Amino acid sequence: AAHVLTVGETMLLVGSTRPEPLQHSTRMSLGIGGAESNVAIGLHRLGTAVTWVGRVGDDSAGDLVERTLRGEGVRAVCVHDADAPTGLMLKERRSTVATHVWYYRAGSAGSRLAPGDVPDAALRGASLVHLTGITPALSTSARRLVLDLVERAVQLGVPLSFDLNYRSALWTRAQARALYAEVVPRCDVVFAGEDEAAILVGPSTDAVTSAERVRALGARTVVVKRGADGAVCVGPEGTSSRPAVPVDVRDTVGAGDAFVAGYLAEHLRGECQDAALATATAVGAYACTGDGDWESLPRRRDLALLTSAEPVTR
Ligand code: KDG
Repeated sequence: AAHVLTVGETMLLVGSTRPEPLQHSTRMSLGIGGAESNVAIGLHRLGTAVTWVGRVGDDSAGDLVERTLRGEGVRAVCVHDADAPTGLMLKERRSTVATHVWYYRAGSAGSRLAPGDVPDAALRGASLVHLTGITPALSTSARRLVLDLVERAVQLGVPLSFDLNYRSALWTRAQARALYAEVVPRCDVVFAGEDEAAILVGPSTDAVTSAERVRALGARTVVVKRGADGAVCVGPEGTSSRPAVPVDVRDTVGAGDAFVAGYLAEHLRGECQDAALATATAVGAYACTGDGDWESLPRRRDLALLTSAEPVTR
């Protein structure tokens, strides 16, 4: 059976419980969030075994990260770093139409990820390694870890999946572009938003063209995520596109990660790219229906409910 290995920073997530500016909130919810662990939870809910490797502080927030991931069935390999705290992310629902994410992660334990954190043994058992463009933006050692893992995965013949996931708070577009250019050509599957693809290949007139241009760099399959406009995929099977599944949106943060989990779960079962896109858009839609980054992600039995006409099933 497939086993995915992923590495990244997972933070304590403090989120609004109501749409109102933070300075007027009296209650916030406590949880965890991180792009790679969101994908890990999504994969596990869809039946794919997954290991997440990360660093957290030797603090209660770190215990929450570890306990939550384990509770979600993710194999969490967690270094507790006594010299740095678990990172923090505040998700402020400023109004019913606008959410702002504040990061408190500079110098965090997660940013101290380093090449030795993922041993060859962990890599050897994996059917696929999933990385994002967030990790190499965290620090020099985290960047080295990503490049080193890419190198070793290629050597061991383990396919790579990479989500560009640009974070402007962490680095410049020029820095991101240089890293993407090193990683993307080695990948089996690349995920990008339209603006992220533009960082790498410049602006394109449409999503299929931008996927083709990213693919021309050497990736086997490129999936461009277009939010409410759906997604396109260009790979060995040709070009596929799929509209988004319409839902009442609560919060879109985490939807991209959910989409990736949906795509990879099908890809690893040997499904065709159309089927992978169908599940990806459904799982992405589910992520938009709840406040947390990952809590609303579906199990397989939930997938059909999204488009079911019955609001209550018994
Ligand atoms: O993709 C959702 C992420 O934005 C969130 O979970 C936190 O990893 C995160 C980041 O760096 O934004």
